[in-house]
Parts: sequence; C-alpha cells; structure tokens
Amino acid sequence: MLPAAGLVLSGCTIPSFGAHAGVSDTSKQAFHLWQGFSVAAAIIGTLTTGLIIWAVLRYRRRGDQIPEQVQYHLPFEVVYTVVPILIVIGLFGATLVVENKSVANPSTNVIVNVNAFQWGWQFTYPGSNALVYGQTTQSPEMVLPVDENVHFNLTSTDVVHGFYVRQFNFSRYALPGVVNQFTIRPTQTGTYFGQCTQLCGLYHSLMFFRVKVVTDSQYSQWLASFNNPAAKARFTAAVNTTNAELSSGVPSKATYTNFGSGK
Ligand SMILES: [Cu+2]
Repeated sequence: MLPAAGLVLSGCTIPSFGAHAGVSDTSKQAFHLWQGFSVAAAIIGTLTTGLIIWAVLRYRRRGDQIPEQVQYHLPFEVVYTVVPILIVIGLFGATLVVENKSVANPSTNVIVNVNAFQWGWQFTYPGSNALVYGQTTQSPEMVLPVDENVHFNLTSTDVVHGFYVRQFNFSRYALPGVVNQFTIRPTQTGTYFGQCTQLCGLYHSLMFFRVKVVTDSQYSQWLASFNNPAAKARFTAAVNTTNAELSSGVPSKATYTNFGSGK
C-alpha cells in the first residue's frame, strides 16, 4: 500500500532520501521503491513515536493507586495485528516486482565481459576488439550505448570483488569461478563513477572505474576505433590471459605497476 503510493507519487514531490534518482530503467524503479519504503517508514515512525509520547503523558503516574486494568480489547488487537501484516505484504510485493525486473535478462546484442582483479578492471566486448583495462586510479572507462539493453558477464580472476555504480543503484559480487549475469539499460548519456565494494586487499579503496554512456553512433564509432591489427593483438592477448587465469583456478598475482606516483 504505502510503497505503492510512493511508486505512484514518486519523482518531483518526494525527497530522494539520500539515493540517486537513477540513470537506467531498473535504477529508477529501485529509486522509487526506496522512496516508497522511506515514506512508509516516516509515516509509521511518526505515528509510533506520537503514540508513545501520548501514552507517556496521558497515563503518567498521578498517585499511589493502581489505575483501572483493561485487557483483551478484541477489535483493537485485530487492528494492530492485521495492519502490520498488510504493510509487510505491501513492502514485500513491491520489492518482489522491482527485484524481478532488475534480475531479468532480456536478449540483446550488446555484451560486456567484466573481469575484476586486484586492483582493477578489464572490460572486453565480444564480437569486437574493444578492450579496456586499468588499475585503481587509472579508472578504466567502460563505454555503453544509451537506450540499449547491455548484458554483463561479471567475474573475477582472484578474490571476491564488488561491481557497484551508484547511478545504476546496482551492485553485484564479482566472484572467482562464477559468472554473474545481469542486464542494465542506461537511459541517460553521461559519465558515471563505479568502484569495488568488497574489501579485496591493499588497494581496494582505489579500485575505481567509470561508465561512459554515449549515443548509438558514438558507441559504434568507439567500437570501430579498435578495428586495427594492433588492437586485435592486444584484445586476443588479454582474453587469452584472462581465460588462462579463469580456468587455472589459481588466483593470479596482484600487479603492483601503474599505480601512479609514490606507489
Ligand atoms: Cu575489489
């Protein structure tokens, strides 16, 4: 009920409660769900606090006599049992709807393989030679087309990492030996900040990346820029190395190069 009201009223009038409004289909729905939960919590919190304060004042001790003892007010007990159950059902239902959408994997031609490692990211685009690779503060930049479903295959070659982009309201584990698949449909061009969200070692706090969402034609141009023998050689070498690391089951060694000055 209450979250549904949040979903309907969302947008301009309801505050964001600290979350980002989202730049993809599912992140917007997650944002509205968050608003609905926050509004429900605010209403229930205010009501509960108000009733407690009222009871404290109204029934405060006025003398040594024990006041009249009342119990088993059936209608009242039914109300305070049924109403919370309805609230929980409403919150659960709204969560189920949004979660089902965010884990749906509609078919698409845009595929990005994401490999997390200590302490950086590699993005490869199967079907092209596009390869983006970078460690920590180099913030490797993934390029995505706007208004297209983008399918991600997310894994790790060493330890558990977390793939998180605030503007996508989305986070997933990058697990060694597991490929986590998900689909994101960016709806707004721009550059967004991503980072690792699992404590994964020394430079975890610097394990950054960026997501650049561009128009379809800019995306095709970007892919085409890798259409040369040098890029192809780099792509093949990178994919072979990653595949060897993934299939060996042995965590790859952390690389300490290219952290910038002083490291
Ligand atoms: Cu990490």
